[in-house]
Amino acid sequence: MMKLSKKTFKKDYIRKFIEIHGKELQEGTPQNKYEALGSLVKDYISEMWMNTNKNYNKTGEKQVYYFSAEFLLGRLLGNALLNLGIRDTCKEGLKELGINLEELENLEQDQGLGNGGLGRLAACFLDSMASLNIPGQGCGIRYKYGFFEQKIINGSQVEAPDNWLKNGNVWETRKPEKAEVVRFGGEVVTDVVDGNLTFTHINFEPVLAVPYDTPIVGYENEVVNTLRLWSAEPVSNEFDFSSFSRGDFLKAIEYKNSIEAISHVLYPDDSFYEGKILRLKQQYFFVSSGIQSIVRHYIKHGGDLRYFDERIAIHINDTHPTLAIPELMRLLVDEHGMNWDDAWRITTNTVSYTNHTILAEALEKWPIDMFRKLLPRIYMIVEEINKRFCADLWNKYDGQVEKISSMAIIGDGYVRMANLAVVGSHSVNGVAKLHTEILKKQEMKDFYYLYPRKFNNKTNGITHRRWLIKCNPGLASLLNETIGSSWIKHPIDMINFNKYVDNPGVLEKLREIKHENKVNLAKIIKESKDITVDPDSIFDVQVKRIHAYKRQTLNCLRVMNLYNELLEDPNKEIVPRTVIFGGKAAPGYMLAKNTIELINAVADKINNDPRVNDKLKVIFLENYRVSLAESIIPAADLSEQISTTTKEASGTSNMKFMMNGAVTIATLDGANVEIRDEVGDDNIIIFGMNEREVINYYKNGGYSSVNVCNQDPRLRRVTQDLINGYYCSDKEKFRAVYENLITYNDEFFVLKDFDSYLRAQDKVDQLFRNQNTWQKIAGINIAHSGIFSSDRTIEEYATGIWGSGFLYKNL
Ligand code: 4GP
Repeated sequence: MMKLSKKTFKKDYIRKFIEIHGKELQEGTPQNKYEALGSLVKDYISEMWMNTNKNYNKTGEKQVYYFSAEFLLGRLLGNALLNLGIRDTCKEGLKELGINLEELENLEQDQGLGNGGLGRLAACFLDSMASLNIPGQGCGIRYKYGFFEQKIINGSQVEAPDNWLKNGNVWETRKPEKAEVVRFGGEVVTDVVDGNLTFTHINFEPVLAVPYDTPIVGYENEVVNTLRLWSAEPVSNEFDFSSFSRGDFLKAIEYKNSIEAISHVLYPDDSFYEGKILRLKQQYFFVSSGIQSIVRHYIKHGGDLRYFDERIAIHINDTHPTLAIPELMRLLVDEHGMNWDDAWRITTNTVSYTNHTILAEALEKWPIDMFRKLLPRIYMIVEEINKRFCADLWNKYDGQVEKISSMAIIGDGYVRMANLAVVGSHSVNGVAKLHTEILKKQEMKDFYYLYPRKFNNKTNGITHRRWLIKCNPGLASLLNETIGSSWIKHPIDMINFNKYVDNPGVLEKLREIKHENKVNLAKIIKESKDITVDPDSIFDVQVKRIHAYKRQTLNCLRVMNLYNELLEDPNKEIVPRTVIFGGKAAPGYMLAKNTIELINAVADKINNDPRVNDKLKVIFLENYRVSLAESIIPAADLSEQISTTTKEASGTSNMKFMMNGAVTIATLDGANVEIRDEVGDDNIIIFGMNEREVINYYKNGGYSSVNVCNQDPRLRRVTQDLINGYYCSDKEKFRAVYENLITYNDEFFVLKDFDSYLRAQDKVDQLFRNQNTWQKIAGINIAHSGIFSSDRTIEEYATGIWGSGFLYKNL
């Protein structure tokens, strides 16, 4: 833990402020003050960062490189202060200087370089690797614009660019001396030199990849790991000058822009050709620069490529970084003269792959022509991998053409990235037990039979440092007061809190902490939406990306039904509810955008109807992001995890809510199953179809949503309300939602699970009336949440997949 006295901090801070702003502290704007603090904290980190790297180089301990197209870090200041153990000192020091630390923390732009669970998981993993002394680096893209900023205008989502770098970024360090060149397009010339085949890539377009390093601070252990994000630049700026003098500077600017576009924005729209090619470019761009820099660093520090896999682990987070496999092959074979078989053994031993979803839309594949044109040498390597793989398959499954062609890496005119990832890695893992079983038995069945030992499960986790200690200090203190502080380093010790769940004083304290967090969220709602909500109502929360399988529609239909019931029976006794939604819809996903419109229209009508307002309010919080989640999650009473069973690979907000004492209403999907197994049936509210039923329906072509609708008057009414002008004078407004449920037969079983969901919600109501019972359930959930810390997950990855983290570990 870093030692810092208040006096030293104040002196350092004032000096830093003057150094970077050249004026007195009193004259500074809040932004100036934030920058000075960030910059000072980075100074504090620098020495530890340098020492960590030195140690890694000295010991030669196995390094893990976590490749991910997304890192959803959120804000860094608060987290760094917490992990350095200097937050209180800084807070008091600043207070004496008349500065409020929280205000400065709130000025920081979120690093929103990801769109959901996968990106946030990567961020939690970085925090855990650093905190567990595991040499682990992140590798990704420094998108100039993060995932868009969501604005709700007249009830609809409007996307604005997320210009997160507009005020600079105190955390990153540009390292031009470590730049790499990535090559696109051109041709490959094959030759035979001394009896060996050689491949020369010519006429390519070179792009300079410049790394920006961000420190990842471990928890009170003086370890600082690195997140390296690559930014695309033209190889030479001189081009600009010469063209400038020739007068065709517009062309030069165009060229520069086309290069910079590669790292311009997270996930450009890929619904048309140009977008797709840009995305493929992005993937190769960061993978190639990352792998080149790893190999260069390894050799520079005396590494022998023959033992590369003993010293290096490369993890690919979903299929986006799969090109790491052919790229490593290219370097080993083309640039370092290794024979194919050795290179293949080393590559597959080095690379491991996580699958995050079984949704077909996310299983990436690239048209062959596009791939070959953009990456001619990489395409040849993929072809060779495929040829050898298919030859093995023919030996094994002679004559089973269908099986072999579905497993092939290249087929139907496409390069299939998931197949390449499975074939080219030594480990394939799912992210929750159920998901892994589905991969093994269904989605990747043939691969599982071929390589049973590759497949394994690593249930997701979340860092309890950000998602409890930082975002819910009241609850963290209560844990310290009751069970001591060992849980901070060993989150599994939270189980000791079970001893207190019958203690009325502790339960009352839990209630008070929750209430305080709810008051805080109510304030945010008032400020952002000018709506008053009652902190004594049930805060019933569903925050996540908007997607049909996550079934925000189910939640919305039950709110519409509750509204109808309250109007029909004004004396209906319910515990007042504040139903809170948040989440972004992908810009091209019309149904999801229509769902947002529906939620906002329903909210608008209900919130303005005085007949029900003391019982029901509906809030859609704009621009859901990490920092907002840190205020929402500690304030939730009820966690909505209501995806169609089998569709949510794991979910991670379910874990965050549980850890903060929310009670979960859930289908038995993803990690909800494991949460249920931990807390027991009495401490979670389960509803809906199970895995077997869902799979059976899918096998048999679904069910008749019209029939289900017709048999249930409540459903008939709410579905009609979508198209009869009840929520909007434009009757066609929610047509997409309606048609999805009725005309297109409700792919995600919203109507089928409706009745069961409503009964589960009644149970919530009953349980909440008895605050003692409710708080006891909350306490049990908190006690059992330690297992869902990403520290547990990362230990499993380190020991079970990477073979790393042994030398240093001093837990
Ligand atoms: C998400 C899954 O949908 C979610 O269930 C899981 O918890 C998370 O990954 C982390 O494993 N997938 C994505 C994606 O975010 O883009 O496929």
